[in-house]
Amino acid sequence: MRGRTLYPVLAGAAWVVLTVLAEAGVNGLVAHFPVVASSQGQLIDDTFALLLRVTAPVFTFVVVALAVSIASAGEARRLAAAGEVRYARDNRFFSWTWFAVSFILNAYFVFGPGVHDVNAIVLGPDQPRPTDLVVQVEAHQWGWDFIYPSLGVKSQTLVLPVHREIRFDVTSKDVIHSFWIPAFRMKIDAVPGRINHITVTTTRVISTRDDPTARVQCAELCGIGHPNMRAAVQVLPPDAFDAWVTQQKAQQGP
Ligand SMILES: [Cu+2]
Repeated sequence: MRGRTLYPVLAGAAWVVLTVLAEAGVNGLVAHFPVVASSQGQLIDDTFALLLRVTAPVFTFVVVALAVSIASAGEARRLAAAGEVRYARDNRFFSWTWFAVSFILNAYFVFGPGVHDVNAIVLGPDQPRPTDLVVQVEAHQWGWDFIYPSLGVKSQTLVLPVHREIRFDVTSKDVIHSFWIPAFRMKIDAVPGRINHITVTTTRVISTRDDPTARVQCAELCGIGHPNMRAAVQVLPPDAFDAWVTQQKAQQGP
């Protein structure tokens, strides 16, 4: 009898304590996310953090329920033997609370603003649209070429202006590769004979020299050179970017 009255209190207390610990863990994790340098990446990070925060109490609830089930197995057997077994599903308050909480959580994830915006990125138009700058990305075994059609420049380093919306037109000269810049949290396949589009808005000045996540990395196994299929990335203030373009033009000729 003592166990029967104590279990809900102990279980509730354990749930609260574990949830507080889990939320602290989530906060620690979020604080150590790698540097993010695009508005789309920030949205993805915020949504990921939100999902972690909301699912932490669900996870701890399941852990506590499992522990209670294991700990009360003996008592449940005794109740069953005495013909006094009671099921949670017969408890209307429990059933309706469970239904309401699940319904609200699911509705929030479908219609919640942050999650909804991420869907807009993922399901966004596959068609190219005007942006501040277009960069053609050509992947090959095992390297990258970046062509700036409006500027008449070609480079093996990806140099971009900050606070600009940039569209990448991505293709491959041989096998399937994947164009990935971890600091932008954006990735798209580079497929021969096809041009894939991805749009990124840069939000901070970064350089591969200062941060290893500021790099182009192939993310599709493409042969022996795949792990080293990288390119340096530099996001520059607009005037420094213009100076880089002028310098490249002088080097590459008309
Ligand atoms: Cu690869």
